[in-house]
This record gives sequence, structure tokens and C-alpha cells, in this order.
Amino acid sequence: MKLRAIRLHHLEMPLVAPFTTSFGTQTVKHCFLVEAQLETASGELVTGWGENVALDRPIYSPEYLDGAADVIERWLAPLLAAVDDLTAETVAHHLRRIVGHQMAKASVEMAVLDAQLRAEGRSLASYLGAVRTTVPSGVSVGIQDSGDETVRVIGGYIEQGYARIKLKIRPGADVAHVAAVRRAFGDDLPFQVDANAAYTLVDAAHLRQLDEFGLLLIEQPLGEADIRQHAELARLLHTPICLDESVVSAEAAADAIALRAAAVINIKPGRVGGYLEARRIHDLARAHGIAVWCGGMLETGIGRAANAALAALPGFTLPGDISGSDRFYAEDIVTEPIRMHDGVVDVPTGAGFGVEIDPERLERFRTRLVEIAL
Ligand code: NPG
Repeated sequence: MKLRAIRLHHLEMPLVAPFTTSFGTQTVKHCFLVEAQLETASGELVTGWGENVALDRPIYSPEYLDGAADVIERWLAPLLAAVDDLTAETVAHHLRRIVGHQMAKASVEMAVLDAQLRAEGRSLASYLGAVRTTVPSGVSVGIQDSGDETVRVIGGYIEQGYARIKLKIRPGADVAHVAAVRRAFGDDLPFQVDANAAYTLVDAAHLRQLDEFGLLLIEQPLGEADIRQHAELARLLHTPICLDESVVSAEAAADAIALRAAAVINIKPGRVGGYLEARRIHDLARAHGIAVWCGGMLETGIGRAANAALAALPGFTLPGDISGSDRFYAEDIVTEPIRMHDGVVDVPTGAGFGVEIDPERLERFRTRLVEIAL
């Protein structure tokens, strides 16, 4: 295929409720969608959509939205526009000289992949090797002001039928909140916590208090670069350690596995450079007997649909952060947003990511449209 056009649709979508993590509170989702137009070998024009999951500031990872848009415009788009036989499988190869910027690369690769699969009439789930038609739906719950409030909010999600609860924690809002949840809902609730790198190894004795609550896992207690320190922490805790921020590539996953720093890996396609690298990490982890699950970055209907397809691969043995769209948005930008029912979401079956943009909503949530000159 030949890349003919790229447009970046910058969006601002209000969240149904503020979402607080150890690094801050979000009330609005800022992101951009990548719309790529490609010409196939037979001269047909196909359009694909990708989603950039960077935050508006570099507080989760080094990337941020305006930086990602800039690197796409100045570096990634020109490199890909020069290729005559572009395929989704070769995008990462053509971009290999640009260091880092996984989220920017992922969003562009996504758009090319969606277009390619649409041209072939094939779904992402079938392309990736999915083995399920539904995936269990977990929900990520932000930090609340008290244990009581945490119990109230989680109670609402349990009532809706979510298959697993993940609670954000940070120093000062951890052991007491977890204890309150276990007291209220018992030991059988599938329950895990996510620290988003808020602790250091010095907190090991404090974190050991979480061991008595039978959590599925504790996610990313230490910093992104602290793979070796996570291995030390793993020797001090019974609760399995799951890595998120630290796993920026298949190579990082290999290091984490070899060092025994992670018993579980959260795979986020944006964080690792795309769905193809995400599948490689899945394959690597599976070969080592390491469980994986699909993380979320408050995706719109585009990324949420693609994540549901990824989570249908055989190694995704734990429920992921793929909640119904209505957990974050009153209105989504696709015509048929992902819905949670009976604790699961359906894996899309249509060509590409299997979802269609709602043009009216896209325009309403759009703050800026940038056409990149190729
Ligand atoms: O369901 O999409 C979702 C949100 C899941 O908690 C979630 N994501 O650290 O995993 C995380 C967190 C996150 C969200 C991180 C946005 C960075 C940005």
C-alpha cells in the first residue's frame, strides 16, 4: 500500500466522573485519532483509524499528546510516505531509527493496520489469532477520599456485573481502602491494586501489609526503570507483582521475566509501540508461563474495540481493563460503543477494528484537525 494522507483529529471528551490515580485527576480525556488514507496495489483507496493514548502531559510515561503529534508530523509520517509497499507489519521496521515514541508509533501503525484489514475484509481478532468471542470485563476504580467511599463506588460496579475490580492506590490511600473493600465484599471478589509507580523499595514492609488480603496482584508499585528493584520486592511480598509502565517493549518484557521481576504483565498496545509488539509480548509471556492481561488508557471506541480483540488471544488469562464505554463516556465517537453485559464484552467481528466513526460526534468532540502534508 502507499500512504496518501494522514489527518490528526484532536479530541476532548468529558468523563462521566473524575478519575484519580497516584499521578493526578482527570476530568476530561484529551487524545487524538489518526486517520490514514492508503492506496492499495489495485488502486483502491482505504481509510484506517488509530488512537493515540498519550496523556496531555508526561506524567505516566515520557510521551505527551502534543509531542506525539509533533513526532508523527515531522518524523514518522514522512518516513512512511516514502515507502511504496507499506504494510502494517513493516511500519515498525521503517520507523526503527526514531528512538522511543512508542505511543506515537502505535497510533500510526494502528491506522495502517485498520486500513489493511478493511481492504482484506478481515477482523483484527482473526488477524491476531483470537480464540474467544467474548472477554471478561474488569473495571479500574480511581482513588477515593475514604474507605467508605471506595466501598460505595466499587459496590456500584459489582452491581453492574464487572468480572474484576482494580483499585488505584498511593501512599495514604492503600491498606485501609483495600481492607474496607475486603470487609464489605469478602475474599472471593477478584480484586487487584495499581500503584502507578507511587512507591520505592523502602516501602516494602508497608506493602507487605497487602499480603493478607489475597489480591490477584499489585501493579507497578515502583518506578518505570526499576525492573531489578521490582525483582527484589517480589522476593519480599507474597502478592504477585504485575508490571505496566516498565514494560515498554518485548525486550523489556524479556528482562522482567528473566529477572523474575514480574509474575504477571499488563499489556497496553500504546505503551509498547502497537498491536504487533503487544502480540509478541503475549507470545513471549505465554512461552514462559507468565499470565498477561490487557490494560486500558481510557480509550475511545476505536482503541477499546481493538483491545477487546487483543484480549481474546489465548494467553490473556486474567480479566483486563476493558470496561464498557459508559464507564468513562456518556457519548463515544463510534456508532456502536463497546458494552459490558454479563461480566463480558463482545469481541468485534467486523473488518478492521470493526467499529465505525460517528461523524457528528467526532466533529462535536474535535478541538483541532491537522492535515499532515506528505
Ligand atoms: O479502563 O481504560 C481504562 C483505565 C484503566 O486504570 C487504567 N489505566 O495505569 O493502567 C493505568 C491507567 C492509566 C490510565 C494510565 C490513563 C495512564 C493513563
